[in-house]
Amino acid sequence: MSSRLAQLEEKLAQPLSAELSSRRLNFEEGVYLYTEAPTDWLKIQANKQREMRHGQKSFYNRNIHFEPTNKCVYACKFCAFYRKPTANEADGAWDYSFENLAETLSRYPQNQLTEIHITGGVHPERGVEYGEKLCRFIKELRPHIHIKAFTAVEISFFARKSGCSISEALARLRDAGLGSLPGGGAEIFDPEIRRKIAGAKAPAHQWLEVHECAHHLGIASNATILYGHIEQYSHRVSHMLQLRELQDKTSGFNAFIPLRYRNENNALSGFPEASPEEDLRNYAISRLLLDNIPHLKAYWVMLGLELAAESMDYGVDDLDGTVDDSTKIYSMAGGIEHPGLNSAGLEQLIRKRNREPIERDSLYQPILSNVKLLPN
Ligand code: V47
Ligand code: SF4
Repeated sequence: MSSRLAQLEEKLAQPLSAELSSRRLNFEEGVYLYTEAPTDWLKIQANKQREMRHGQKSFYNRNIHFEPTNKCVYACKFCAFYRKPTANEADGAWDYSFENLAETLSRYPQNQLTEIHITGGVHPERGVEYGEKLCRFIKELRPHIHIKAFTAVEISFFARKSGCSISEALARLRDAGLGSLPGGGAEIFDPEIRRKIAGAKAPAHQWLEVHECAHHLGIASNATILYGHIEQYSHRVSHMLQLRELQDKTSGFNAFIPLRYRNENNALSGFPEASPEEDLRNYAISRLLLDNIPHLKAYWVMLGLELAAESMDYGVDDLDGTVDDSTKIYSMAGGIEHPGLNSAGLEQLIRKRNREPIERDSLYQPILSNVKLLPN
């Protein structure tokens, strides 16, 4: 055994694998794993935790993204996507109409998609009424599609704009057809770092409040972290522990999605990106710290296919979905230019890693192959 590993074991007081399955890691231990744990060791431990939960299964779904507008009242420093609300097409701004959305959906036969993921800029003129209309419009066209829409930042703006409580905003959206919340907008919870990279946008306690209210209303959600910019390991650990605490209360989070900061075309562009090894270590530590969130997702559009495949050995059990070239958030910041894979492509990627591909719905129920109506 290497002396580093022996030290780590000493620090955590017991043989580690037993320790990890019998009690949760605390803040100091989380930071210690980031600074001291050998990558191979993290890989083994995280893989064990993944296997205990999911056996050989790896999940994916059939989805598209829709980004209604990139006009935004905020100006997060890491964001390559936003434009000022006064910007026009020549400045790279867009603001899609419901007809544009209908046209997008019409490219997909009924039942080809199980989910539409909607996030975008925070438009100054839009409140809950807009969200309700959008959800109703989609449900009319595609009654069976699951709408995973609006980050906590968008929801808290909707509520303010419409002069209602967060709980009321969420209940109205749910009644209009909203199925779950995506994990975006979490960025990093530490107040000082958050203020530096995301300015005035919803502080951490508001992000957490939106998700807590959603869970109480029976709306499941995801959680993200934006890492690899100006934060320190301690900030990542504290972010995850705040999520773990909320999950202890509500059990409403389905998946945790670490998002590596991509550094093109934004106000932080001088910063180098995290290395692939750092990404893998981060997945493994997330799996170990977040013992109460069932799924760990590698968003392949952000990571690239090769690394997303490798992440399945570091605690990841979910690769998100087919996406079908429908998002610009990452391509504008340095991610894959035209992200799209059909389900056969995702299944092949998963099988190559000796895992069993499971097509899931948005709430992680398997979709049985005999009810898959179309081949995509
Ligand atoms: O909140 C923006 C991130 C998020 C950059 O819930 C960036 O299933 C890296 O939340 N580099 C929105 N990240 C996307 C999101 C998401 C994605 C996939 C699946 C799910 C889910 C949620 O994108 C933002 C922000 O953290 N982001 N710019 C950037 N330059
Ligand atoms: Fe606006 Fe979201 Fe970009 Fe921040 S990350 S500027 S809130 S679109």
